[in-house]
Amino acid sequence: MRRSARLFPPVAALALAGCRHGPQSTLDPAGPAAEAIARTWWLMAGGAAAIWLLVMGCVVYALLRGRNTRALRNPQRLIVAGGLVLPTAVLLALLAWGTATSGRVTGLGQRPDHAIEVVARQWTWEFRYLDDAGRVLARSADVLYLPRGEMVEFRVVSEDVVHSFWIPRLGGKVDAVPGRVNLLRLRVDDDGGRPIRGQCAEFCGLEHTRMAFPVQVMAPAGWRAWRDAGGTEGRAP
Ligand SMILES: [Cu+2]
Repeated sequence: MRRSARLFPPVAALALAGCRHGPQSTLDPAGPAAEAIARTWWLMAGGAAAIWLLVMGCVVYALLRGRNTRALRNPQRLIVAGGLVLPTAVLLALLAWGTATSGRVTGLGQRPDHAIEVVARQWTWEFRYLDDAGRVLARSADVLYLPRGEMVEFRVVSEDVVHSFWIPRLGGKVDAVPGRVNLLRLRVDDDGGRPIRGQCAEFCGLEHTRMAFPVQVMAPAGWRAWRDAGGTEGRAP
């Protein structure tokens, strides 16, 4: 075996391990929306690998079969099965799975326990913690405080250009578009004691890279007390 081939398995394992854990890893989900995304990712990666193996198996079979054997008796059967039936079945199954998953990813249809307004501007995030009437109880800048186990509705807006609000360990991203309020519902269930970090996922100017923020997960009672007291770090930007 060549040296590079011998090195491949440990390097691949290391690379995958790096994906698995990290403050911005979609493969280390900490809530139901991110879990649905990760499950879909693994399903698609597994499916793609299975189809690749199937095709490679056909290639190897064709090469070993050589020229001397007779041609396929019904070549159109292979084309109909492999070129029409299989892709149609796989794409229909993926469509059904994706449709069923999208409700979990956006959280729409689920009752939120709290609401946080997310204001994006070059190059900072402001989080406004609202009461049921929509009044601001607390603010934080570039740090997001979340109660564990409770569904939070994020109302995402922008004050200048298009940004994108993304916390990979909690769920999908949603754009912050000037003049619009986009909704996303996320919950932190189990962060595994590892840090969670959010990031602007839309290039929004020269200091776009600065638009990252840690997520502090708190016990619900402590979080509520913190919010109702106006937030200890509630500096307005
Ligand atoms: Cu941005």
